[in-house]
Amino acid sequence: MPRLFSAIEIPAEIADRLAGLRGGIDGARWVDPENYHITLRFIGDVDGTTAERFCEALAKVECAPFALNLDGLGSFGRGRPRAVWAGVAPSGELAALNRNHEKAAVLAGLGAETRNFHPHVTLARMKRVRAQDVATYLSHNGAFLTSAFEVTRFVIYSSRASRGGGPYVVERAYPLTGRAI
Ligand code: 3AM
Repeated sequence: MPRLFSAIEIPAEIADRLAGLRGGIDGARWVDPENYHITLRFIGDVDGTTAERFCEALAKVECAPFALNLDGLGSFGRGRPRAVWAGVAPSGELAALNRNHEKAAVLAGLGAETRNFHPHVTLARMKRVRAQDVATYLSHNGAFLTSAFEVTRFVIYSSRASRGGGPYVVERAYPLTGRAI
């Protein structure tokens, strides 16, 4: 079974702006713009029954379209940076959607996520880069802000287990047609 996660896609015009942030950290692997996304719930390598249960539970999630915008850049892994990302401006709808995906994952039989939800678009992954290079990059580019974009669906992506960072394939798409959450 492929590695699965649920996510929100990034519209092309926003991806173009993010692509302008590529480069500038020695040794970083920059995510291809067509693979930008906001992860809602990481599922991992699961069996077919679990995957199907997750899909069925997601089909019951009710949510109306809502607006998001990206605001600021940051990194994960303080002394040893492992990712640079664009942050998502706080959104009650996004937080509620994440909670619903979490419920769907637990209904499907997966263990509860213990980490806080920190919505982001990963721009680059890295293993052995200098923390100072990342700090310099963030100080030059950190004031990043996009206009709002409409979220009209969420998807389940599959990825090759090997490296992370794509390519990702949309396995299922769920248009947002329900009531506001
Ligand atoms: O691209 P982002 O940062 O949104 O970091 C992985 C990536 O997130 C994350 O799932 C997304 C698709 O690969 N991921 C990978 N392994 C994970 C794990 N064990 C994980 N998230 C939580 N737990």
